[in-house]
Amino acid sequence: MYVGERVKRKEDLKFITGSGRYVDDIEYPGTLYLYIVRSNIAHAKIKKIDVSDALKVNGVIGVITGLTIPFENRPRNWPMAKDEILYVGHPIAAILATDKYTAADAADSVQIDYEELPAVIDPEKALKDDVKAVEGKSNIAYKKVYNAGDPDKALSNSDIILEEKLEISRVYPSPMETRGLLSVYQEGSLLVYASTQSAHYMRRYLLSAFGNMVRDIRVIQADVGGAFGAKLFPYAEDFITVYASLQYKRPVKWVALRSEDIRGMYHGRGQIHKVKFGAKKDGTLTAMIDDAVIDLGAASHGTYLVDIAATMLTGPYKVRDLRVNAYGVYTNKTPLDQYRGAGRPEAAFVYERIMDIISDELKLDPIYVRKRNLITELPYVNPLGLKYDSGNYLKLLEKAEKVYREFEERANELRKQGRRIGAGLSFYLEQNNFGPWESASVRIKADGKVQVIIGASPHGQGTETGIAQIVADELEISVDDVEVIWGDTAIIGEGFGTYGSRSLTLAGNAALLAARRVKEKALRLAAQFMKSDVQELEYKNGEVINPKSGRTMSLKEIATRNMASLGGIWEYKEEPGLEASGYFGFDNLTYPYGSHVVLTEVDDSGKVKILDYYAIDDIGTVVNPMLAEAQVIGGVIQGFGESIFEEIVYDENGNLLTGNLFDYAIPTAVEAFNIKWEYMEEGKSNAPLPAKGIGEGATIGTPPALIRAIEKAIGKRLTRLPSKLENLI
Ligand code: MCN
Repeated sequence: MYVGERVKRKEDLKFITGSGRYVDDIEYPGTLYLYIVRSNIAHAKIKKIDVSDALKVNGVIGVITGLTIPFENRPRNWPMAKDEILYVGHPIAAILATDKYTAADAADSVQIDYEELPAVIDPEKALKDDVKAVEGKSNIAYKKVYNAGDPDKALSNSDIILEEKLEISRVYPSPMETRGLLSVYQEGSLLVYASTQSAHYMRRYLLSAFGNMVRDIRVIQADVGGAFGAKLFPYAEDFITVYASLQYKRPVKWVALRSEDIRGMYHGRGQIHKVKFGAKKDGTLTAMIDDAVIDLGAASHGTYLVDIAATMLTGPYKVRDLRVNAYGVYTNKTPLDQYRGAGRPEAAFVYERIMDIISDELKLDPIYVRKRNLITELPYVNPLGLKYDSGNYLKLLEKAEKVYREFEERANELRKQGRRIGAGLSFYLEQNNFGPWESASVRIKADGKVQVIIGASPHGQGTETGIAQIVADELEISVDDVEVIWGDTAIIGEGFGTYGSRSLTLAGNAALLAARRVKEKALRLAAQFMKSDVQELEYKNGEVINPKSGRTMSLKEIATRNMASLGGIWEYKEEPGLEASGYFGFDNLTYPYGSHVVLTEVDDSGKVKILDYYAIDDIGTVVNPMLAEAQVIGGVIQGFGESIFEEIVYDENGNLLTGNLFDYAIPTAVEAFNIKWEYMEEGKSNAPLPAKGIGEGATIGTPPALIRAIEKAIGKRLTRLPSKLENLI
């Protein structure tokens, strides 16, 4: 059995030998290079764009301005600013040249005559709607009220009523590889190489924009150097690059510089929760009333993130009286969208801060308060109708509690030396396997090797290995004989991609179903070849066996026999070919859960040092503990960055103050620390392979645990992510 084993990653050889091929590594003769001229002011009316000097630059082939391809969910529905600039980084023109340096240099020759307008930066001020982020439009792009029970009454019946403003700042998803696209014009069709999380999704939206200009668009996902949710949805530059290749009938490449990526890649998080909550003396949370604001920037596609946060706001706790007034506001900033965790980290920061604040105010133990409120019977329908599926929250919390008590003791000891030490714990609920379904095909080739083609588009997670383990187990063959293919719309019927911690469970179960069908087919074919009755045959260890005669035929022999008689006839009743497809989707999202425990020291300069870190998750069946653990480690380090120093900062005029990786800090190997991870397998999903996702969990569990440990270390309440060094002195 491979499922449950720490099988080494099949995908690594390519990368550690330097043979990965990212968009920028793919070369086509005659390629034009595209450079985007971007706004360096936040809000203005464009009076005139003069590109005549840029066109005179030797090597410049053309300049595109005012592109009005429809682009949804924008206050001005185009990929380029035509009449109004809405944020620093807003694309205004695109220069095409025979090399990328010429294209970038020519950008200086584009003259933009504009009239500056006041910028709206603070989302709370945006809510007042006095100054407009977009001329002629209300700043309030979205409003939804969620209500359950009677929160006002429940609040007034509480022993204490508390109020806190909790802020989760904007972050840049910081993949190692910036975004990029190569669009190759091929006589009426396009071949597009993209750094994307979903080749199929990219094809769908490019076709919807350019379908009347091309016969077809084939999208191939190149190797991707990290995405973290930010390479799923369409971007202005994708449209501009494809449009340019159609106009000039040449290959066109665009790859973002780091400073462009920080301005252009959708930012994540950016939520403020002003929450009022009540509790009984025994620590029972009675009600929550939350005014939630999401800082959408200059587009409205990110509104669903405040919906996720709102519907998950009660987390793993029993409180039933709740109201969330959710607002999405336009600001003159880069548009906002999903970043690893997408709405769940924001919710967890709120409900876990609430648990700790109640424990402080009532002088109760924080674990005791969590236990008082924890859901103990599953399935459970939360006040806003989400159905938490399975697990044993209390058992997991008790396991984490043991570690917490030990960390607490160590903190007490170390504090005696005058050091600023704190221990913190978070308990979190994840929501994943966002659907609707995923596809897979399994084929046995003539040489007996197994090819699995999946609709998911992994980009670093190690899914190739996990899915190979599932198929190898089902077919009872070596994992080395299974190859997994993805990310090409020409060879995969339909699929969705990799997001929402879904790939292993959805594509894995689709592959499992397909492999089962292949096995059934192998039995039927073998029955013909062996002149047996199919009922007499059994499948075992990658072979079809006739227990009566003792005859066997391996999968390879069946596949080879299938192909044996070139030019002959097909004398058998069964169709040849050992291949099948499978599709899998859930009728309810899955809800894994976990706990993080941290012991930290804050020195006199405000620097945070992690002394010990422990995480535990329940995601049902863990297919490969090494891969899952790697996800947790990466997520913890990202969560650490977000908790301590990562923050996109604009000044009051909308100038981006963190526009490069000198000013925008992300954790490196130097700041990384050891993490101990354990897992439980009680919260199984109802899939044939009862797994749930792990790709985002750690970004949800880390910030509340870490912030708690820091506040215990410094003795001051913290209500904001990141905590920032200067606040911890
Ligand atoms: N796994 C497992 N057992 C399970 C579930 C998962 O062994 N029960 C393993 C899988 O085999 C896979 C990994 O854990 O290797 C993650 O699987 P899964 O939870 O299904 O998540 P996805 O593959 O769908 O990945 C998406 C998730 C998301 S939403 C973001 S954002 C994110 C993340 O993964 N972005 C990443 N992790 C990332 N890791 C890398 N290296 N790069 C990114 O951009």
